[in-house]
Amino acid sequence: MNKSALPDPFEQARLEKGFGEMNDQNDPVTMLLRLKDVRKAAKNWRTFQSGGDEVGRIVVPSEVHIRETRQIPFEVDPPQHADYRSIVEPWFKRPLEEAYQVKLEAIVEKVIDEALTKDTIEIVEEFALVIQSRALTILLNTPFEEAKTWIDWGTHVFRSDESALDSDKANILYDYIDKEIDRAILSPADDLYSKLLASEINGKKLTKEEVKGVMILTFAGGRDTVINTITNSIAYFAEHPESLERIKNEPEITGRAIEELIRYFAPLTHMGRVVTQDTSVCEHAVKAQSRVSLCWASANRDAKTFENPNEIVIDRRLNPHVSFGFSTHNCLGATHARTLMKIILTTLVNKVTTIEILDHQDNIEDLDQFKRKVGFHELKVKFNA
Ligand code: EMZ
Repeated sequence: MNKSALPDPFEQARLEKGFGEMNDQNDPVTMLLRLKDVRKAAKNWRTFQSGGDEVGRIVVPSEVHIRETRQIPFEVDPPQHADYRSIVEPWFKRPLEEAYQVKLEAIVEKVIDEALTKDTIEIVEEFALVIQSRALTILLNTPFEEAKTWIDWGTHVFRSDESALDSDKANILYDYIDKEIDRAILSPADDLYSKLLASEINGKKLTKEEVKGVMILTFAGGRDTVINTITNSIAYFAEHPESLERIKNEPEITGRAIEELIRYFAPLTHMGRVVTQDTSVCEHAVKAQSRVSLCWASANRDAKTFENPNEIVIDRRLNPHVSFGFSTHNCLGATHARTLMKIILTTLVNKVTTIEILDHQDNIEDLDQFKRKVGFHELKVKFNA
């Protein structure tokens, strides 16, 4: 009954000293593990920077060797951050529109209906990746057929079976985006590329490189995160049919259930910052130009704020989790992710009674001294109507 559990590897370090240390490609990271410290550092963008000269360095594992394009708005600090954010924000709020949700519903229903006809379905590749990619065509407002190409890329745009940072694979994404930008320049459509190309900051059009930066973030940031959330949810409901039943009988708890699943799964373990001046975290000195990370996954299990942090309390009320980040750089795709989850849960409770796990292979993230389960490489299940 615990295949769906994601144990908290940070507890001891969080309680004893409040920080952890990891080596990442010889560029060490001091990980902030307590909710209070994570929030404080997230707000303090002057000392804990997202921008800086080295593109890709705030991501852990660092992407400096596989990426030259700055992801926007995520690798930009205030005040410029706000200019970019105000351009993309309305577009990324479209999931609140009825027409958007109707399209998402059709996508989710089709995949669940198909799953119900099969004796076994592998959730990561045949379910979560398919839903994520097809749903992304709605977010970008591009033709549905594009999803086929994205599904072929697999669960992560930078990670392959051979390497966690595969530059050949990354180049496939970059080339694809370059072509799409050129296409949108030649024949503008009602899609995100065209929208960005037409946008201006202080009377100046965004450059191709800036548009590419937003697009890389849109493809990379919402991919394995969404796939892990969907897959972990299926594993959880397989082991907790009573929760599925409850959401069916009390649909008003759906929103809380989603927040709680996302708190517990913390699909993005942490995000880095570059320290701009000598400072200290938890009485531990950190030097200018070194890296810290804001460990959302650990902060979400901080017992100072969350009662029974290692349990999924499906109708948890007080839930100030940081799975979508915190402060300036809160997740741009959060509205899309939450809407998608609401539709998946609602469709599941209407169509599926029980889910059986037939086979599984855990996906364990290697954070040097910490090993964290983030989801599954493979999860074979059977859906019962
Ligand atoms: C970056 C990151 C953003 C990074 C919100 O998360 O997600 C990671 O999966 C990517 O590798 O480049 O987009």
